[in-house]
Amino acid sequence: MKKEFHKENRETLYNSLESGSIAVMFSGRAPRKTSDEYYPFFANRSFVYMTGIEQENSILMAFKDGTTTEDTVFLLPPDLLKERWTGRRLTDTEASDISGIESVKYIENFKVSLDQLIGSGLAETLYLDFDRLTEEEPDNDSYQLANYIKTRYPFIKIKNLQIQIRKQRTIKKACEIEAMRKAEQITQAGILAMMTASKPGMYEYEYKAEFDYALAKRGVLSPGFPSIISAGNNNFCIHYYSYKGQAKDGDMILNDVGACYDNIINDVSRGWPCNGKFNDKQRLLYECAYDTSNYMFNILKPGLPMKEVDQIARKHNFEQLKEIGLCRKYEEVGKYIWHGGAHHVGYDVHDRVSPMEDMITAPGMVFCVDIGIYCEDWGIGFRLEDNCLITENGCENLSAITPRSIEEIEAVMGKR
Ligand SMILES: [Mn+2]
Repeated sequence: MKKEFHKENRETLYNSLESGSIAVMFSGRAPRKTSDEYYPFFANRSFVYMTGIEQENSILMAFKDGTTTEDTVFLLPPDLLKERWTGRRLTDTEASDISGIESVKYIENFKVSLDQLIGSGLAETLYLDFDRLTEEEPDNDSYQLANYIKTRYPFIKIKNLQIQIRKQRTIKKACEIEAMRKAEQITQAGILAMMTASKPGMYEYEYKAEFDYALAKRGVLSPGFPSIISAGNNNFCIHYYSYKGQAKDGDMILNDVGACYDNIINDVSRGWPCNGKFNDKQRLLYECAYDTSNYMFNILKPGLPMKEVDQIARKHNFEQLKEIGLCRKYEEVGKYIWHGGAHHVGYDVHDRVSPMEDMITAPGMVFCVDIGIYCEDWGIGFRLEDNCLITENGCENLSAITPRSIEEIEAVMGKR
């Protein structure tokens, strides 16, 4: 993304703050894995959304006085010895070029700058990005700073930036949608590689290797999230990460994968028979999911309550399953439909967006339409998951470039 994107994101954020507010966001730190080994660093997504900076231990601090806001980014200082081991650190100029933030300081000055700002008497509120998922999670930098402020400056009000950040991330800008389209092309290449390599006897890890190789050849060294790739009965584990199973003749392959391009992630699922030809029962079930998915892409448009989207899909899918004689009553549908799937995608695969309860679909939203059918009695489970962009008048299926229909899948696999 260009620095203008991040600048615009920050301006919107600062506009939401009242005068006398300080906002602080952190890129985070890599957790330790074992011994002296750390997990690869992965910068906080909202921090990247606001700054474009993906370096460990970076801090954004903004202070709003009246209608003007001044911001500074704090970075790790140059350290030739450490950089020899772990790579070059960003220079001031590089950080400014990426983020559009002119004021760059070193991390050791952060607390001093914050103390000075509060000492000036102009600051009343500190905004932090509190995004803890569970109570058990240890305090990250935001919670630690909140504790420091509460002890040292009890008169400073502490507020949460989450709601505003989520609101902003809900609506994608043109450059995000462009990046999403690129990610879709790379994902398509990965899925096509798996489809064309597919044959009975192939191991799940071989499918995964095909996918990873196709992505790596296109500069995507790790997917947007851990790939789900399974065969046969392993398809009945929704989040399956073992990759050790083997496809038997007549098995369906399930994938739930997504590339990441310029920090934008997509999320696409396809199911296909490993031997390239749908049998009668696979065809019957696949047509139900395919029809439901197409129905959703026909009706999705701005102005719909988001909480109803999953329900509409579930009901339509039920009607299909009823038609083929699998279900009689709607109450029975849970036997075959195990999940909804209208989650938003973007900087995260389960994107941090406004609460679904009161969300109304609007242009610029991108969310998954995920139709899964799991029939254990027949040994067939798969999902058809696409990425829906809400447009001014309707919607667009961004992942339609990856074969979806039985005809398209069989045609691709017929060329093996
Ligand atoms: Mn998915």
